Amino acid sequence: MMNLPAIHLYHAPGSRSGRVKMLLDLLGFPYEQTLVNTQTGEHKTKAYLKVNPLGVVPGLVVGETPVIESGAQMMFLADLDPQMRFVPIKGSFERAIYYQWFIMTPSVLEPMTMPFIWNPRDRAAREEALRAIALQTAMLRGPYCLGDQLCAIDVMVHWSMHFLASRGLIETGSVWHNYVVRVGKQLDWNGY
Ligand SMILES: N[C@@H](CCC(=O)N[C@@H](CS)C(=O)NCC(=O)O)C(=O)O
Repeated sequence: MMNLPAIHLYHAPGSRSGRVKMLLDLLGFPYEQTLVNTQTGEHKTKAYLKVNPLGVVPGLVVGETPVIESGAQMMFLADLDPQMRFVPIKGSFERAIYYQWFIMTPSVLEPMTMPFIWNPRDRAAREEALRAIALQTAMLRGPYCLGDQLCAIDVMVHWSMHFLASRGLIETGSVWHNYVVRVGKQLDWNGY
């Protein structure tokens, strides 16, 4: 194993930090973990705000450097893999699409679904969440986000779609239902 920096994940089970943890486990990297209890507000303490000034999980400290935003954390971690198992080749068109998914998912698509998560009975919120799903359908190259190979972005997108499916937003037999089932055979979210 190459010389990896010290990696410290701040994790709240059931939250978006699970996808960073899942990727770390897929990569097989050693890391330290601190559980953050968001129910008691541990993510808003002065000490934790040094790890993530936004007061959200995941937090990740690499060496001495705190890195925020799960997308940035995951892209960085996937790049540390000497075999580059979960990243398209640098400079390839797939790499461009990979960046596209990593920026779009947490900054555009997830915010479009959050009002539905908070208020599932709100029709407008539901419509907006369905619009986010339709946008993702247009981006999907299937069977995985980038085509034939599972890569780091699938860990993020699967987390998100798996969550929406659990809220009844993904129709059985739809493209995303099939994706959730297919990728779910490789990523078991139990315990994350
Ligand atoms: N875009 C951020 C979102 C992080 C985020 O909103 N995390 C949620 C948990 S899934 C959180 O910590 N919420 C607590 C709060 O907002 O007080 C990322 O992907 O890292």
